[in-house]
Amino acid sequence: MTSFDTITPLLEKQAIELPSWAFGNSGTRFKVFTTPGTPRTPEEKIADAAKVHEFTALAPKVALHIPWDLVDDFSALRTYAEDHGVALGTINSNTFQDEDYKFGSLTHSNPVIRQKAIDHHFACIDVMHATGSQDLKIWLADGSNYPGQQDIRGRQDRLADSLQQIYARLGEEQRLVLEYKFFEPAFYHTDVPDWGTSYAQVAQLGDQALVCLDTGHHAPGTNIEFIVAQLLRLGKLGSFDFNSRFYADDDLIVGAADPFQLFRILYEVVRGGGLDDDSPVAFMLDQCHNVEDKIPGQIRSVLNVQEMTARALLVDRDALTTAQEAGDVLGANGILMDAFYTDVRGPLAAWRESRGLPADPFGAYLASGYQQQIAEERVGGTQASWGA
Ligand code: PSV
Ligand code: MN
Ligand code: MN
Repeated sequence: MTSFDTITPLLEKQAIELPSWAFGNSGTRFKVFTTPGTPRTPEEKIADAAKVHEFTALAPKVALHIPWDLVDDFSALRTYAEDHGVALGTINSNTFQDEDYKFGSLTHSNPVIRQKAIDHHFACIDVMHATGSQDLKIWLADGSNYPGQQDIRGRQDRLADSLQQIYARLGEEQRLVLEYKFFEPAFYHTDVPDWGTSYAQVAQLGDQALVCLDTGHHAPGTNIEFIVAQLLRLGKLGSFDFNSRFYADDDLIVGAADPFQLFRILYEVVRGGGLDDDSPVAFMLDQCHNVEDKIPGQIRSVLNVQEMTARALLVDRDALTTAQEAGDVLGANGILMDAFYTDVRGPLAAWRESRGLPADPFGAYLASGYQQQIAEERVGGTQASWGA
């Protein structure tokens, strides 16, 4: 097996973007529970995200959602983030909470509504110029509930045209990433339901358009690592939204539901060059913390990704290739499983300490008093929630 020392240079470069909305209250359609100290403003969400980075050195960027994180001065927000030791990352558009989008946004048959959705993305690109963000992430709730309700082919054509107009607005260093999801909120058809549709749409646009793979957006049993391998092969994997699921789009802590799946995905990332310096792959979390504290939830999440990345890097790839080519079925499987079953927690803790980080970032955060401090300070005002 590859030794731990040889993998630390790669681990050191690992960067996982945090979603601002993970720090707000969220819930199900039944109830949104609040937590003491929940941020009331985009600034407070950024301050909390910065804590995750302070204790882990794993999360140097914060993704924003527009209009949830709308502020008057995005350049000032950028400076605020930098003063807290983080940068602003992906800008997520939102065309799913406005009455006008009841029957679609970028796919809508009404040109006025479609233009409104396109203009929203233009506004997001303006924000990106102020924040220094690289990626515009588009996830669409567009779809229909009943066969015959919509012209599913016409909607693809309109989507292509809308995306083309948005793409043409991007700056040279900016990218568009198109996220797919197989269902919800639409239950019969979704306009961007799978990686193939996302790929077909972004391939038409050009090099600055790529696919975003949200790990929670597949049917049960889907071989996600195969999709990762394929998109990396095609040079079209732009970003990950990490989370985990037991049933549908659960948005639970990444690696909580199925650590082995996370390992398999990260192995294909490693194998496909997704951790290389010139890799186009951005790593992000897309999670909600409905009942647990948010900052510890995010700390646990980035540590889970780090742990599974370490295990994936430990795979003896030369030995694996030899076993694969020799037709050694169980030998090859054993080599992969050896790395997966390696407990890297001790070496990771020692390595963190050698870099001046807490050996146990989760425990160190809990002992820091920050959670109590924000609970006392943040009284009054309206707590942020998923959607505001
Ligand atoms: C909705 O499913 C969703 O979770 C998508 O995954 C987006 O990335 C996220 O919301 C934020 O818009
Ligand atoms: Mn997502
Ligand atoms: Mn989702």
